[in-house]
Amino acid sequence: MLSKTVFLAFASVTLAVTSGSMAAAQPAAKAKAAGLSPTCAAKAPVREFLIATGEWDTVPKNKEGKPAAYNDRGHARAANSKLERYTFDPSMIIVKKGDCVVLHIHSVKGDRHNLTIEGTEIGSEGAAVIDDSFKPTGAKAVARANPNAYEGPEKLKSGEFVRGEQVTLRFQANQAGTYRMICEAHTFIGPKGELSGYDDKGKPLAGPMVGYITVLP
Ligand SMILES: [Cu+2]
Repeated sequence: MLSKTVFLAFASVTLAVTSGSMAAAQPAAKAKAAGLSPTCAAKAPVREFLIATGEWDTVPKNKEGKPAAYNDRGHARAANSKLERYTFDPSMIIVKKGDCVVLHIHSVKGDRHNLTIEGTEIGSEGAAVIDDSFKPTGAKAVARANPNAYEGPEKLKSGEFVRGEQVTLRFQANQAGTYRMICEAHTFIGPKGELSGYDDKGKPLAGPMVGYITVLP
């Protein structure tokens, strides 16, 4: 996907030397090999982080303290409607090139989340799921019966994990830059990599839900 290459420093170089329908595939393949790799070198310093999924909401009020109609990124919202955002908390982590990074993503709020680190092969798809008492469940974060009764028995999508679950991602930071970690359950990614909290039909996704990993040189 072209959008996966947008934040990588060498995207402009690869775009300059490729053209036509191959342009999207070739930079993506290079990007996946270069930025973050799923294998850590044995002596790489380990940096471990716990990231919680949060859900912030409010009902906007006017000066008199009464519920007010408001405008949310170009969409008119009626008075008394809830303004809501899903977040990764912390939403910015900073590591050094060469670090072995371990992210524990714990779902505190929100029925379902997934996680993809843009331009890389790192994400929650296939990651092992750990339950609320921090024990591995033996399940992978792929399509499976949804244990969250609130949502009914439908299957989760690939890579999704639910409230009370945790997934752990491990990767080595090979290349300096800033990488976006995106929950695609709550984010629509446009053709130029722009993130929106509404899908292409205008349906609210309560996002964009995005965090940043900065790798210092
Ligand atoms: Cu999410």
